[in-house]
Amino acid sequence: MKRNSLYSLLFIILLPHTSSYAFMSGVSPDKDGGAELSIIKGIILQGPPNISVNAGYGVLKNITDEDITLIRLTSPVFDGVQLHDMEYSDDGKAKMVHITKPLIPAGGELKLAPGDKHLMLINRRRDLKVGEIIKIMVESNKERRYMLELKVIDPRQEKSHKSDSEHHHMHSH
Ligand SMILES: [Cu+2]
Repeated sequence: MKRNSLYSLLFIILLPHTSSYAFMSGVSPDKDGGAELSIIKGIILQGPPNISVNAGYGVLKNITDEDITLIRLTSPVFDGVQLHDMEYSDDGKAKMVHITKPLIPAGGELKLAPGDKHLMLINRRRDLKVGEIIKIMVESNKERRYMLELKVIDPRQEKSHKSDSEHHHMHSH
């Protein structure tokens, strides 16, 4: 008896970690796109506490033989999630452009990087801890849902992301 309750306790503790799709439990299986679309090296820059917007980068990878067009991006940690591109004018000024229906080509990738396309995470609802995983749910025009996982990093500790502070200054949300 004692052993049984110990096992069930273990089960409860382990359950949230056993499947990365636990979050998608309310999604019917035919709408859960699983690993068809994923983000490789997904990161979110922690950024200054007084700025409620964060940028996310990584490589969106589509392993299916059909294009995936995203029509909705959400996260439990942010009021809004958008995919932005950068537009540079002749005088060197940068402007961010909202891509409402980003497309990840069949068997291909969409690269998100500083100074280029990126995820714009708007109105952070709580503080982010360095190292934690933030979930972003995306939905395709074919009603398939995918969960992306991005790790929070401190850009000051990553020398390879020098341009990020510039990005924050340019931000106009
Ligand atoms: Cu942006």
